[in-house]
This record gives sequence, structure tokens and C-alpha cells, in this order.
Amino acid sequence: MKYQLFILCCLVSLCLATIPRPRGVAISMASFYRPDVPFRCRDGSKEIPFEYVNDDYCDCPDGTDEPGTSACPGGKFHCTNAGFRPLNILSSRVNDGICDCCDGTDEWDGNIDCVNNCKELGKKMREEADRIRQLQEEGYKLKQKFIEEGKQAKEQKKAELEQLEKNKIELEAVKTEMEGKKTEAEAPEKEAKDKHEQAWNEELERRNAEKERLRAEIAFAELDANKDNKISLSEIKGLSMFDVDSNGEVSDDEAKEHLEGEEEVDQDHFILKVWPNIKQFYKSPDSEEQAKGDNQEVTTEPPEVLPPPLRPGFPRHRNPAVERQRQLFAKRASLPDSPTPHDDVVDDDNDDDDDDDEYEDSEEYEENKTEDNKDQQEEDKMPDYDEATKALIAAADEARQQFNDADAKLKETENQIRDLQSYLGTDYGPNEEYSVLKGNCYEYTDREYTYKLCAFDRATQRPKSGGSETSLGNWGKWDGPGEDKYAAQKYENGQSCWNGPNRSVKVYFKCGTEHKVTSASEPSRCEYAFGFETPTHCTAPPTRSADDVHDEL
Ligand code: MAN
Repeated sequence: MKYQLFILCCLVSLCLATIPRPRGVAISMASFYRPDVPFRCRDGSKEIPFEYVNDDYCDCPDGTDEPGTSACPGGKFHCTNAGFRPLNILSSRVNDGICDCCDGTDEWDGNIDCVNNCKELGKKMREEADRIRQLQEEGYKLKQKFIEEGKQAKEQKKAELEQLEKNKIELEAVKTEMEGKKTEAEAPEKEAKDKHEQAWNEELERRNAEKERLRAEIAFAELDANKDNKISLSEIKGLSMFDVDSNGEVSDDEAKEHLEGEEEVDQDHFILKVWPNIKQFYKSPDSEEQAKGDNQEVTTEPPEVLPPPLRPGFPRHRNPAVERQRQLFAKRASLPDSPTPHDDVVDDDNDDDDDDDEYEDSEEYEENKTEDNKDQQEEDKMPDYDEATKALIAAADEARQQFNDADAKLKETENQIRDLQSYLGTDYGPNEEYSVLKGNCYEYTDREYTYKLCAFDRATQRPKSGGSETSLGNWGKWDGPGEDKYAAQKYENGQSCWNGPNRSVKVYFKCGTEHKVTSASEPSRCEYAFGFETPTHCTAPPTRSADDVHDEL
């Protein structure tokens, strides 16, 4: 059959090639050039004797009377190019010394010898056509597979979605139930915890009040220099901390003001009325004395009121009443430890101050301070809940866990539903064939960048020399021209471009036997173009017979 067709085509070619016609006229136009009738210019403007055709003089304004010479500007010369493709060239190229037609007919004046290479070109053309046809056949076959898979995937995803929608309703119910249980378990838990915490806060308040009272008692003892269990104006007047106007002395008025207008106050009155007003600036008279001593090179008198603060390991002369208070306070309020009673030894050594300094610099002092802080923190820490509260917390924890699990399961299902809806809402081509590209990324590297296309998702650019990835756009739409919508895709809203549009990519599809990016360019700044080969873009190859006829012609 094929052979017969070939013979037929050869005969047709032969007949056509022998139809008499003036030089440079295509077979299809031969009927307009009949030697037995006058020639009518093709634009109908003139009629001339047939002898005027190709007489190297331009008679017709449209140049149709000189198809085989270069006489008419804009005229057309037709080369048959038997064995290859026919060609129309500008008649100005006739006899210009350059072979434009592969059959050499455009250079007929003999000034130049043109080799007829139409057969060779025809052979190459047919080979190329064969290659393309093969590629199309192969690609198209693959495309059928992708169509089938794409359709199956769609059906499967539809069914999955349906199932997940059902699961979601159940999971919502479970979550609601767990939420109820959680609320139920949390109410008694909160009540018990609040009760425990409130009791602890009250305890802290009580402890603070006790500490405060102890501080006041110590202050009272420290200020009561003559130990008559009263604090009088004269005891106040000796201490510079009460010098409110800083004029170097504590006046009667100043002293009286501190004692709330009284001449003297007992401990209760002091704690209730005086202490709240002086506690902000109150300093142990010990430290005042010490400060004085630091400023005077020679101390003539022994300390008048109280000894300096006590430190463990350093025996000092001290007031026993204050000391008792100190010890009590230290014990109850976690102040730095007071020395043991047998430290109560008179030590009039003048090196006392040096001892203090040494002590403050010593490791022992630091250790004691850290220990004290730890003890204090320990003491301020809320005690564990009782067993009943712990049981309520455990039950509420369990209910919370179950609620969180139910919530997580629901969220996971909702995410899956969202993914499926997004999949099903995407156009994967007329027959779902492009779905094969979904979820896959393809790279292309040129001189400067590696480009990546993750189909139906995003496109990026990464400099080869290192550095971060730049977004060139996210999946936007099919963007082929007119009817050929599936010929191109647009990825848009990529990283903004300095002084330009947000980056975007247009992907141009062509038929190939595998999926790959074949080119990447930037035709205009920040607007990129990718070439992409894929079997999904192959069309049914042309039938062989039609092609054969074309070849032979
Ligand atoms: C980067 C790349 C280029 C782009 C310029 C624009 O260098 O993304 O492709 O042209 O930025 O400033």
C-alpha cells in the first residue's frame, strides 16, 4: 500500500513539474499565464500581450508580469525546489549572484553555478521529521499513561475527600465530648489549686508580717540605747539618719516628728506608729557608727550605741538584747546566720573593721550568702499540693491530653481535606495529564543560576556562586494563547524586584519524552521564561501517509 502511494506521488510530481509555465511561476498560478491569451496583471489593473511576461520590463504595478526577472520591485520569484520545500523569494534576488533556491533556478543567467542540493536537504528534512514524529509517538504514548493515572488519581482523591469529610464530622463530635470532659475535670482542679494557693499566699503574708515585726523589734532594740524599753528624743537625736534637712544635726523638732510628736515611745507604739514611717531609710545604728569610724582616722570613744553587724566566725562585742532578736530574726526570717551564744565574747581588738572587710571578701561569706539565698528561695517556694489536689490535677491532665489528641486528629484531617480540595480545585489539563508533574521539582542550571520549577507550586532561582534562593513566583494559572491555553503556565508574585515588577515566570511547554526544564531566560528584568519538555504536551503524531505525499512533493 505504502509503495503504491509512493509511485502515485512520483507520478503526480512528474506531471505537475512538466506543466508549462513562465519562469518563477508556481504551479498553482500557472493557469493565469496562458501563452494563447493576453496576460492580465493579478491586481486587474492592466492587460498586456503575453510576450511582455518576463521581458525584463516591469508593466504591472503589482510586478506579476515579471515573476522570473528582477525587473519589478516587490515581485515574487517561485522556486519549485523539487525534493525539498518550494520557496518564494523577492524577485530582486533573481540573478544577483547568490543561490537562494536549493534547485538553483533563481540564478538562471549562468553567471554563477548553483548546485542543486534539494535532495540532500529533503533527506535531512525527512529525517528530522521522522525524529520528531518518533518523539511525538513515544511522548504521546506516555501521555496516554499519564492521562489514565491522572484520572485515577482524581477519582481516588475524590473518594478520599468524601471519607475524610465523614471522619471530620466524627472527630468534631469526639472533640466536643473531650472538651466537655476537660471542662468538667478542670473545675474541681481549679477550685482545689486556688484553695491551696490562697492558703499559701496567706501564709506568705503572715510570714512577711512576722518578718516586718521582727525588723521593727530589732530596730527598737537597736535604738533603745539605754535599754529602758523606751525610745526617747535623745536616743533619736544622736543618729544622723534622722537628720531630715541634712544640716548636720537632728533637731528637737526633727526627732519629735520621727516619734510622732511624742517625747518617748514604748515598743508597741514604736512598732505601730513610728516604724512604718522610718523603715524606708532606717539603718542599724551599728552601720552609722562604723561609717563614722571609717571617716575618722582615730576613734577616741568606743561605739556609743550598738556594735557593727554580726557575721559568723567573727566574735564581736554585742548587745545581748539585740543579739537575741537577731538570732530569732535570722532563724525565722532566714537572715544570715547569727553567731552562737558562746561567741558572745568581748573583743576589743582594734582590728575589728579589718576583720569585717576580710570576712566580706572571704569565700566563707560568699558561701553563706548563697546558702542563705537558697534557703530563702526554698522557704518562699509554694509547698506541693496535697494528695487530693494532686489526684484532681492528674485527672484534669488526662482529660486535657485526650482533648488535645482529639483536637490534633481533627486538625490533621482538616489539613488533609484542605490539601485534597486544593488538588481537586486545580486544573491539570484537559485530561488530567499534567497532574503527573504535581509534587515534582525540576532544575536547570545556566552560567549564573540554578533555576527550579516545582510544578503547580513555585519557581525559584539560586546563584551558582552560593547565596540564598530567590522566589520567582508561585503557581498562578494556565497562560497559553487563545485556544492553546495549556501551552504555557504562569508563576506569579515572586520576590519584589528593585525598581521593577514582582518576579514572575512563564513556562512554555513543548513535547518531549521526559519532563525537564530545557531553558531559562530573563527576557525582561525580573520576568523569566522557562522552556519545559514533557510528554504531557505531545499531540497525536500526524498520519504517515499524509506526510509521505508532502515529502515527495
Ligand atoms: C537578581 C536576579 C536577577 C535580576 C536582578 C534584578 O540579581 O534575580 O535575575 O535581574 O536580581 O535586580
